[in-house]
Amino acid sequence: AAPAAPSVAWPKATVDKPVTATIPVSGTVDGGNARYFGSGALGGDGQDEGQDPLFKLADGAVLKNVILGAPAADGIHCSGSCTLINVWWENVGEDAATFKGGASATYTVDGGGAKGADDKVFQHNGGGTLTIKNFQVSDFGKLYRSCGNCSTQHKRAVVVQNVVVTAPVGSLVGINQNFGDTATISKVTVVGKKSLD
Ligand code: ADA
Ligand code: CA
Ligand code: CA
Ligand code: CA
Repeated sequence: AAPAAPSVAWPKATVDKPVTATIPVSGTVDGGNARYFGSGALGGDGQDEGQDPLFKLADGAVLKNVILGAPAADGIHCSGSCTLINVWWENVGEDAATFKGGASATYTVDGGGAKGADDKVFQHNGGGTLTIKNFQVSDFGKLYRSCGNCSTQHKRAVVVQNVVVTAPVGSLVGINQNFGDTATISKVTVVGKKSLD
């Protein structure tokens, strides 16, 4: 038999918290595995563009131990560099997180997981480098997309490292080679399917 995939159990939510207005995050915030879900103006769970996020991280912010339940609207936005540690999306909204910093921004997604993304999980609209590591994803269209039509275009980089992808699966990354994007991929385990699209 194939060795078990190195995935971590999803956390059990400690408390449910409706979010009716985007929560600003700066510095380091530990959510203690609370489950946040959109309500009121943030109650969208469809693919409408232009929805607001549940969390908006300032440059340098760190958000950890958070569960995003449904509906999740536009997930998390990072205005600059940011770190997401053990963040879990139970049912991705329009997308899970959007990275909007400048050319030298660095963003890290370390641990956590995502399920139920109609299309994209991580959306890279600004510049810089996104590292996605020690992550698990299932039932999704694309783990990462470098924006193809943003009003300001950038050369972007993505690093995917130690990720477990479980069927039903879509594709791993979409980049714009015409803008000089790069993708560096290592240690991807695919469960329940012979290959990725
Ligand atoms: C789509 C859309 C982009 C951008 C992106 C997002 O890919 O074409 O312009 O809006 O979604 O940030 O969700
Ligand atoms: Ca979108
Ligand atoms: Ca989407
Ligand atoms: Ca979006």
